[in-house]
Amino acid sequence: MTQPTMLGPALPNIPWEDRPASSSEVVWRYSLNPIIPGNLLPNSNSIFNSAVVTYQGKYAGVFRCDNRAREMRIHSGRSEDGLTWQIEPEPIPFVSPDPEIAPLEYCYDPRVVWIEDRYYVSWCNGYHGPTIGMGYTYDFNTFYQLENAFLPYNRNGVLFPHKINGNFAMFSRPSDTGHTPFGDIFYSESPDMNYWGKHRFVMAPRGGWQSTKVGAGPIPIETSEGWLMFYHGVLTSCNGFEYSFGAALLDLDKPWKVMYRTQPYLLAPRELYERVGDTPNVCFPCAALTDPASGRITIYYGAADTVTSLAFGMVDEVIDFVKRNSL
Ligand code: BMA
Repeated sequence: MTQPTMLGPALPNIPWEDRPASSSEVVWRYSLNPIIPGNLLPNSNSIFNSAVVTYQGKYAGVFRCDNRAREMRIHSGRSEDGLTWQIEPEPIPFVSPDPEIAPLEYCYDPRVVWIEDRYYVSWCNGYHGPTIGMGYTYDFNTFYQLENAFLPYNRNGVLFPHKINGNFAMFSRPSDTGHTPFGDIFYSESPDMNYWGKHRFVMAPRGGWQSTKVGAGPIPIETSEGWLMFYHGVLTSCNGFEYSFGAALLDLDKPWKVMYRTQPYLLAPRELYERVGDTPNVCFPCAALTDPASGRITIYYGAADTVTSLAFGMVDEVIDFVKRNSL
């Protein structure tokens, strides 16, 4: 059998640490987690659920920084190595096309992706309730706002890295105004990043760690076996929600068709920094870097709504695990 491969450019300097000899985990944690403390900025309470990409041979990203008034904001940041980050002390001042949508009541859980000629940013945007905010940048200095993709209430807008069937494509998770006790992943297409339609159901909660709601995580990864989507799942315990993550393989041409999906999680709250924080028991992935040449995948996830952490996996092992342990 040929080994599964990822598409895209090689990334020889991907942040990486080999699996410890004592571990047999398919996805393992960085030994120096967390990589970003909540108080990195003079005014930050917590920095988590954030998105990173390669930028000019180095790294850049958009970070969820909740400030000490506990306002949810997104900031840009840069890094030489993907591990040590310089994050702008002020939130991104988006250039807006329309004063009606310019006030950003709150912004959280950003994702970033390079598509064709620029980096697009999506986030959960406060506009009469949570919806999917959109924008783009060429240089991580100037950011332009686009129209919100959907009506409220929606969260976890995650773009695909290229057009599908001639259209831009995005996952989202329709929700409510609060701490939504339900949630399915849907897929939508747009000819212009402005008007979204052709909505398709992707997946619903299915028991155990993913019994309450599910939401797409990092930008989906194109592989020879289909789209590899890491996604978070939520379980409702006596003490509230617990966020873990698993993965699914989706059809390349019809990404709303789920071929395989993990029954066990890949990573769930276990370490102190995942179990203790502003929201205990949360592992929430929002970005992944990939090196197709070596098969390495590096996942950035928020821990306990307080700090940012890293986990690692090999594409062939992750895909094998998803297939062997599918619902
Ligand atoms: C979700 C979002 C995430 C957060 C999670 C756990 O609804 O608000 O930003 O990590 O809850 O609190």
